[in-house]
Amino acid sequence: MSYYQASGNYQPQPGNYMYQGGQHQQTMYQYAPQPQPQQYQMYQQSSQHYGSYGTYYTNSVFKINAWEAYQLRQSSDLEMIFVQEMQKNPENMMRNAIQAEDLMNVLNNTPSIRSYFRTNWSREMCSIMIAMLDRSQDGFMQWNEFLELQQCLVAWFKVFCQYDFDRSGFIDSTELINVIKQLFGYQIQPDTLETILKRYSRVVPPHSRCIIAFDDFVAISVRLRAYTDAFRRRDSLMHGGHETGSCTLGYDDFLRCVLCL
Ligand SMILES: [Ca+2]
Repeated sequence: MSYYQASGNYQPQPGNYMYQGGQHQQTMYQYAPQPQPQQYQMYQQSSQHYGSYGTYYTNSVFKINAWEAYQLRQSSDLEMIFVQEMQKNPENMMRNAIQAEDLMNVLNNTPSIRSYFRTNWSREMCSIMIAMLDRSQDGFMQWNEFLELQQCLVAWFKVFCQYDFDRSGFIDSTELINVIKQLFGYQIQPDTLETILKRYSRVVPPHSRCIIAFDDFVAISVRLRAYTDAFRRRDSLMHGGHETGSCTLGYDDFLRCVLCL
């Protein structure tokens, strides 16, 4: 299961499709030109319980042109990178989508993308990123999901670089907390932030600096968004469309939430 259960009866089907306005439409190998916020954003409105992270996506992520950041000549060049990777595997062709290894190959071995992030992406990170945006809930990454991921990555990298003053590939923990709370707008308590830092940072000299690498920054960004959306949806479902900041989770439901990311 995915965190991004689209509203309506959106079931994965073989063949070519794109998701548009709540309806599932068959198309002839047609790419959605650019993700539109209203197609994807379930939680654009800020909430007294969950903060205003949806606003960040609307204002920043959806305005990014990833192909420009990668210095490709035109937007279709990014599509070609996706299609060429997809064509290597007939199983992918049947679904118009790629898998974690393919995403890893694209991110690590496409020179323009590699030189932009200068990051070596693991298969695990690629699986997490596919799960975050798997709106078709098929475990594969379609072009529209791929495009949105590229926009997220570029947006997050721009933020990361703002704080990575010496271009070391790391940012300080205090900056991470500022980004999570102020820029992204999550409403998270200090104890929770402490837990995040323990899990994702490393301590280095001098003066026991606590720093975070870009791929860990992406892992935090992905999980915060996906888990918050998942919890929020359950809260809302349980309370008749009204958010309370709490909800009851069954054991299996909890496992499905955490194990798919
Ligand atoms: Ca998918």
